Amino acid sequence: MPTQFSGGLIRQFIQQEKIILLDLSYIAEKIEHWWTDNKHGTYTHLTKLSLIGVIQSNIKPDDYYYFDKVGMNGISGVCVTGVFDIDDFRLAHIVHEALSEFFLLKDIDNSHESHKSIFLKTDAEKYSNWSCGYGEIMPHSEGLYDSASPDIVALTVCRDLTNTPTYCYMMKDIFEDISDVELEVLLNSRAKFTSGRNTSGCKECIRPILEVSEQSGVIMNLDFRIDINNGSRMLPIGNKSGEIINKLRETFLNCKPFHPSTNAGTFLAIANNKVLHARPRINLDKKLAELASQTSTFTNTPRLLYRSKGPRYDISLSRCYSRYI
Ligand SMILES: O=C(O)CCC(=O)C(=O)O
Ligand SMILES: [Fe+2]
Repeated sequence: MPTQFSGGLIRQFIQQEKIILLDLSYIAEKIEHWWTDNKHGTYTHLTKLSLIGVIQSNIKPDDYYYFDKVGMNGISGVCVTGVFDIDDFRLAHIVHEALSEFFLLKDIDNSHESHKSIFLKTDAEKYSNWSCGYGEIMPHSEGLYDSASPDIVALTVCRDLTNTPTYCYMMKDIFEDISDVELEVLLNSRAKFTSGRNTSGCKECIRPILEVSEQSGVIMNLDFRIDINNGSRMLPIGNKSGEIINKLRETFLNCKPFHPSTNAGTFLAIANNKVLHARPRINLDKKLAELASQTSTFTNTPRLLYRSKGPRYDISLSRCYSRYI
């Protein structure tokens, strides 16, 4: 079916997409005081609500403005730095959960997958394209094999002694080397997405490669990871789109990704279908990585990130009840 969106128009839209950087170090002290005063040890819902209160009463409105807008109006992501300084995996976890609330992120706890924490797990040295592995992870969006793929992905750095950043690729850079006509081909093409090692069983979903809608603007469905069991996580349907996808693979070699700070207290929230994320090989000697993966605990693992992914929640009544209001 011919589309009413030209390649040129798509390019104009994606040119405006940006990641907002916010230095929140002014609240670190407040959060850390709260933590020392309220050492609950374990995570409870009430602890999270209490921390939300601390953040809310100390955050500058100009910073808060961006928190609930990821994926809207050209804001593809928000990267917040300096929220805490101390190395405490429980504090990092609770800050991650509290900030995710501000970002309207409803984490989906899939029983077929465990995704909350990223660190070197057993056999890490044998794997690439696996969050808890040692090797490189190619650019991707999360969960495209699921019919309800996440709107938002959030990552919090608890500790990173290896200084290995998460890479973020913006649409304007990903599509820079292809023509407007090729963009239109992608708009009219579909691909099959398959789950990987982290998911038990094999799930599949077919979706368009590029989409434009009034609500979300331009979104892409791309996954360049190769899974050790299931192979290519994305199989374009049709030769034309296959060739363009191969071309995009080359683009990543030259394209400079945005990468958030690897310091503790960095929180990154991205629109899952507007930014591809990736990671180079963990910046650690392979033997040390192997050793770390065999002895990992949350206290001693050299790199520990928390992750949430899921839909953006909407508490407004008007979505379902507009005609009664
Ligand atoms: O480790 C990271 O920085 C990101 C990992 C990731 O993208 C993933 O787990 O899918
Ligand atoms: Fe990922």
